[in-house]
Amino acid sequence: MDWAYQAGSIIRESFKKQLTIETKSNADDLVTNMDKDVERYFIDNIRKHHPDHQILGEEGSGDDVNSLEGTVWIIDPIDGTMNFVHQQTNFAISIGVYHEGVGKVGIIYSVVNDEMFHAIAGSGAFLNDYPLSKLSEVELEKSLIAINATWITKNKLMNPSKLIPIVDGCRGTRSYGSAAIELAFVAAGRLDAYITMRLSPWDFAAGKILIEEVGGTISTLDGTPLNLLGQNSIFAGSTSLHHHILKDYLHDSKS
Ligand code: 2AM
Ligand code: CA
Ligand code: CA
Ligand code: CA
Repeated sequence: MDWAYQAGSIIRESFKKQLTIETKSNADDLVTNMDKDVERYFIDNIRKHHPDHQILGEEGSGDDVNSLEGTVWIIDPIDGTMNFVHQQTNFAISIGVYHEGVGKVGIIYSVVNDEMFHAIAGSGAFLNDYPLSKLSEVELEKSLIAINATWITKNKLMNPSKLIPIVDGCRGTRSYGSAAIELAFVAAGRLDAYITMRLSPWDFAAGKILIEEVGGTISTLDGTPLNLLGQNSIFAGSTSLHHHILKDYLHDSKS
């Protein structure tokens, strides 16, 4: 958390300077010099203190991780780069630490709001100094669900017809543009569920630990466990709501 606070002040300082913005897989997939600098900052610190740990980072300065043996740090230096570039808010640093494939420490630091969501597996989850409660049961009609509007329009990854009844049935939808913040909000009870079609391990590694620590459930949209070494669809939420939506809305009606 000290490193995340330190990286947070480096990012805030950068608002005064000119950013270098490049694109990656497509014109909407952005990366800046700060994404790379912050990743390197964490990697340098981790290597110094834990030379035997593996590091999986979005911007590629970490290791070529292809197994979860030993201790693995999964890092997204800036989650919500588009928000960072366009809004200078609503982005987060996300760090998940796994040991032999089991989540141990999850940190999501929403930099501009100065909100530190953190959990040590088995010892509780916190927002700054405040303990987060176990997630309570909620019915779909009373739920607030995070989903990006693009998934409700025609898209390459999923037929939206399965999602429309969920959007119709819930109390309201939200979209924050940072998967880590959306997962942290589910853990904090600010959202009841989060649905998205494709995330990488660094987008959800910390959020998974936080959500499971407060008794929530996170899986793919098919209900299968997440693969921490590849891309996944993501469905996170309060456990009873997750089960209800999976059973009545997402599962193939024939099965
Ligand atoms: P990023 O900002 O770290 O890239 C935006 O809706 C959310 O989806 C962000 O959390 C963003 O993470 C993530 N995301 C995952 N893959 C992406 C991609 N190819 N392009 C843009 N955002 C992506
Ligand atoms: Ca990115
Ligand atoms: Ca991300
Ligand atoms: Ca990122």
